[in-house]
Amino acid sequence: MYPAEFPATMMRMDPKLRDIAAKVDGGERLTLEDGRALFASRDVWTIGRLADTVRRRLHGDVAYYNVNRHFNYSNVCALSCKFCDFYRKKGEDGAYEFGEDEIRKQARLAKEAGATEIHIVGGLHPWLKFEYYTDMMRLLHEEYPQLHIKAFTAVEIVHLARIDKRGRDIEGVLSDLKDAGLGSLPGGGAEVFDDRVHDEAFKGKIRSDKWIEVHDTAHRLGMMSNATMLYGHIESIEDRLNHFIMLRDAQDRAIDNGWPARFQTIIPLPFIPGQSELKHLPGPTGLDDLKMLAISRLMLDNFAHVKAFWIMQTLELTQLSLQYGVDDVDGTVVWYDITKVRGGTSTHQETTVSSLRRAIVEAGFTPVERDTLYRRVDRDGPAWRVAKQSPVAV
Ligand code: V47
Repeated sequence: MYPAEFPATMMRMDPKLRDIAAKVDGGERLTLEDGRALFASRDVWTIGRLADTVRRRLHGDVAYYNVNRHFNYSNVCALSCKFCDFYRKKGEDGAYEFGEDEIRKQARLAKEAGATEIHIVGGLHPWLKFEYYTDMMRLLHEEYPQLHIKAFTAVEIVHLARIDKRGRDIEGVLSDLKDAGLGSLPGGGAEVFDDRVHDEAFKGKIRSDKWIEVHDTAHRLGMMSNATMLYGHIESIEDRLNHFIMLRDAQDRAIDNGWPARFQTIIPLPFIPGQSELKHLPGPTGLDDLKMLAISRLMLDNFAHVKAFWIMQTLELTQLSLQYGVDDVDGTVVWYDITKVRGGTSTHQETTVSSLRRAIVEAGFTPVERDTLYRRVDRDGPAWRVAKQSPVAV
């Protein structure tokens, strides 16, 4: 017999998490201090249980996935962010920009694969004209109107306002892109909302106030968006918590003002050192990944979804994260240039619908295919439509 001093029926919880558990039960908002206690605790099991409670309240046993394709129209970038393994300077080996034929080809492949969404981001190209971006939207939208275009980080939007000869502001740029076919904004470019980290790791990029301004403007114009946080490099826990609070405040603003759109999803992105200037750093551990995903679920009480981007989290950890607050897995992806296959240079990073569904089922959840706006999708091979009776899953 094993000794009985730790009975399984009386499993212990870090006592510092008790008040937080009571708040979660009462549906109360967690404070900055609560966030500090969560990060300080080694009791990842309880943190996971708490996040799972919130997740099940919102989504029951459903776990979403989507059939998508990412493409990066150019890796040429005026900036040189230290964490980035993607950018090249114009003329440098490996630098590229897509012309019309390549853009058309990417969209055709997406359509043939039955993708519901195409996710497009790129570097801050010093010479491409504003029309390049609106023409790209128009071409894709006119040829493939069913395909939702989720494109351009807030950083690119500000860049477009700077290069536009007609002096458009952020609202003008977003309106033009929306008129040309842009459906929503991805969550990239947020990194970590802190000036010290900004100046050290991504100087030259927009600061947090601008990033938030772009998303506020998109929400006012009726475009949904996402938010990310790049963690596990040189930021502190306090920086992560401030980032959460700033996102939560921005979401409150969208809701309180009755704007027609808001943030849908938080996507915590673990730093992948690759060949970046910060490659000497180890990147976050698996435990940190799970805690980040779970604490995102707990702190961002006004966000409907927490997404695991398996390209960065790995599919194995993504599967586990479904029990740690995650309700959404992105996606079939296919090609992804920003971070490479671990330990290598390949950008072919594809998974199949059957392996996504298998991972979800094995973790004890019901897989549901969604479109970009979290409406359920009915599918017949590559053909699909939004399911009848498909309220947006909040
Ligand atoms: O903005 C860059 C990050 C982001 C590295 O909105 C890195 O649905 C880790 O935003 N290690 C782009 N991350 C990806 C992104 C995204 C991905 C999936 C879904 C959605 C969505 C958005 O990737 C960049 C930057 O923050 N990034 N370099 C790196 N070495």
